[in-house]
Amino acid sequence: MQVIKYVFQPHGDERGQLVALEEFKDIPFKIKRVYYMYDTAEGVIRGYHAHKSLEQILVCIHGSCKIRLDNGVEKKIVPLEKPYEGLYVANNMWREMYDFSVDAVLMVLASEIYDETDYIRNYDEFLKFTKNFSDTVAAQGIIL
Ligand code: T46
Repeated sequence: MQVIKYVFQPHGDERGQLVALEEFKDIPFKIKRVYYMYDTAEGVIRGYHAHKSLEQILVCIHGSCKIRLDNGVEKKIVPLEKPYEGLYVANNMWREMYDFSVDAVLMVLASEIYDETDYIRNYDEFLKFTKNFSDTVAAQGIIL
């Protein structure tokens, strides 16, 4: 399983750093939604689901956290600890976010608006669903 991590261009000068993200330039899809999580309690694991069609880029813009990705065949853990790095999470990919530092802010750029019917929240259902796509998932992969 390959994992795609984007390294964005920081525009730094003596005042500090600035990262700009534009759809179809820095982000490979139209950005329809942005959300972020912060104040995550110690020991909490979020996620535990996959999406049927949603694609996302996860950026830990402050602090750090870890993402566990699972395509139904393989699992990979990706640490996010740099505000200029983005993790691409394809559809049909089970995700868990954990090990949040107390100051972590995890921002997510999403290809679709919020739609609860796009979620697969049961792992066995995910395995059944993704079995039909396993060739595609393995082929599309992620590069790390
Ligand atoms: C994902 C991971 C990385 C909304 O009302 N609108 C939204 O756009 C989102 C994302 C959530 N919500 C509500 C639904 C729940 O009542 O916020 C609450 C927490 O959402 P959820 O339990 O789904 O959060 P996570 O951290 O488990 O998952 C989220 C995203 O939902 C999911 O798409 O891939 O972050």
